[in-house]
Amino acid sequence: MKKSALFLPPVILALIFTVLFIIFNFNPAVCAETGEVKTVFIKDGESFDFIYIPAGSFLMGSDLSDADRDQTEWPAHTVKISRGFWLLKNEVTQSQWQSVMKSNPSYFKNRSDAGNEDSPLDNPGGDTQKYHSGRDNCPVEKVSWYDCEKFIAALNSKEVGVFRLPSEAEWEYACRAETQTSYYWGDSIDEKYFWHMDNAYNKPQAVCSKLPNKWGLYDMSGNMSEWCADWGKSPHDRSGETVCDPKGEPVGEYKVVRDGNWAIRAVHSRSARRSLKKPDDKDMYTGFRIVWEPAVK
Ligand SMILES: [Ca+2]
Repeated sequence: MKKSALFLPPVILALIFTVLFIIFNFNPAVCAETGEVKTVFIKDGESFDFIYIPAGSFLMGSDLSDADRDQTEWPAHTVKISRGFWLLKNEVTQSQWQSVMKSNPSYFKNRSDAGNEDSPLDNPGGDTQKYHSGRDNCPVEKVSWYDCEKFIAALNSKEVGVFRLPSEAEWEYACRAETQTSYYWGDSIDEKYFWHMDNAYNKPQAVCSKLPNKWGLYDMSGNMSEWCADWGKSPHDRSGETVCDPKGEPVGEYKVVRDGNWAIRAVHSRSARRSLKKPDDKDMYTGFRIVWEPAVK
């Protein structure tokens, strides 16, 4: 065989790439396995572990079979997530925030009773050892939606890819991880998976100290409620139609916040649970996590 025959002409390569892109949304920057972890290092700062979430479809919201459903969660409807994405494994920690913003707005900082040093370990092992070691690994709080955008802008200036908040649909899709139960572990409360009012010692707890979901994400239920990118409207902003990559309302007064937190009842940490807050609100109950879009090389 001639050496030249081993190489495909550029036009054929371009055709193959185009077909892959159309059929599989193939993107060399995000070609990864479900649940794969990549660590992003920030110069002179903390590292961030991101989990690969695959493209797919799911039933968003709760249906009439869920006795604890809220009217803002239904009708349940099919949502397609057309592209895989990388989602931060944990709620952004005080340490991660401090390393980027050179400040720490959290109420629960430098407090001898902050963190879960006195709390039982449900996840002894690697991640717990990494995140359980100090109170800086409690999630950052008292950050408004606008504060989160400033943090993201600062990260984006580091030239290690593009960061953003997840859409609400991306958040619930990643939270459920192919489950349709009330929680990502089943339909009943299981203390091994989440921090809520009755087990959190009246304070936020160090991230990753409970068990993760199927895709390796921690605290998608409980600990801190989490800001999403979307504008929402109260009390009801959903149709039952199938949608692709929904982004919420074009404008609004409120931003969507997902999952429960350390200060409210466990039932508020169901996978379908949603609420709204004004984007300049900041409190001890709401944090966030981020999406990373690797630079295309
Ligand atoms: Ca959470």
